[in-house]
Amino acid sequence: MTAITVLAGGVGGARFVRGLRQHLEQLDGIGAGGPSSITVVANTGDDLWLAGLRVCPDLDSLMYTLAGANDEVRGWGRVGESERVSAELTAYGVGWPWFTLGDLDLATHIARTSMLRDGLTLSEATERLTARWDLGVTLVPATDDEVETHVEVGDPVRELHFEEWWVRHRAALPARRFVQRGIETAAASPRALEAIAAADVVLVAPSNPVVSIGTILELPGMRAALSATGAPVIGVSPIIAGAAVRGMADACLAAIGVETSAAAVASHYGARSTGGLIDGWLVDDADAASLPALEAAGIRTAAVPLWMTDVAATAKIARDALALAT
Ligand code: FO1
Repeated sequence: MTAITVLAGGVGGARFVRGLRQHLEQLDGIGAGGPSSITVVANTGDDLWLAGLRVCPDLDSLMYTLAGANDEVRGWGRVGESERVSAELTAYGVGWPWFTLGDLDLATHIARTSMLRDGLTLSEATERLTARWDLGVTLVPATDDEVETHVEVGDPVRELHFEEWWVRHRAALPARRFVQRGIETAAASPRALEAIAAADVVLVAPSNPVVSIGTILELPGMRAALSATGAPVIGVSPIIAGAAVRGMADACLAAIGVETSAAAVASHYGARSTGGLIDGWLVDDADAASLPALEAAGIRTAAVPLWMTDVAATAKIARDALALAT
């Protein structure tokens, strides 16, 4: 039994986990090493209250993608979606007209909000929601507390919810600082900590290193758990040849003064042997020149094709990441 725990954000993280799942299904199919389990520790920093509902974008991207119910073209939300309720909400001036809550998607938020109002934790609500689909992985929120990522922009400084910065402004407003509202009284979720402690391997998905992985790492208890686990921690670069694979990781990295490169992100995460996060780092062939310096810093590395062009290609990436763990 190989227990794999993945730290992941939304869209990029979901695609990576889908490939990992396929790789393990192929392995289990040939009986190599017996059944494996995947637990995903998902970022909850994008979460928000909207129209009275608790919306959890990264948990929902993971759930819909692993269920095969995601809109593969848009990259978020449900396939076959409609927006009748959203149009009515806009007519009433409720919610954000530029942040579309589709009819099917709204059912997720209504169900989740109902569970939370019944006293369930976000972990328990996520377990109930995902039970409807046969995901083949366990999804857990990085925290059960409300810790939302806000972005400081402009002069004089004002603060936007991450989703307003990301969706309404397309990250075009230079971010002065990212703030995790509520983190002072928050804790990593018990299930996330358990999954990290019990893991044979921890993978860091090629998600946004600042607002998806960084927001997970900052949760009280998370770094200690990642440092203490017996599992090797292997990261997959979200940057290929100096460009963000998805979204606006470069805008986020610039905000924290980190160069947009595979090596700079690895250094930012830090070698576990010197108090950082990762034991291993997988980069694209285009970034192979940076590997000797990372090896010298105590990080095991490999260069492989890293574009998640389809599930089969992503399964190979997952295989190569796991190979670094041995
Ligand atoms: N992204 C958009 O670009 N436009 C939207 O209108 C939008 C709505 C939306 C509603 C629910 C949800 O869970 C996600 C939504 N997203 C939308 C995507 C969202 O910005 C991303 O999933 C992540 O939060 C950023 O990686």
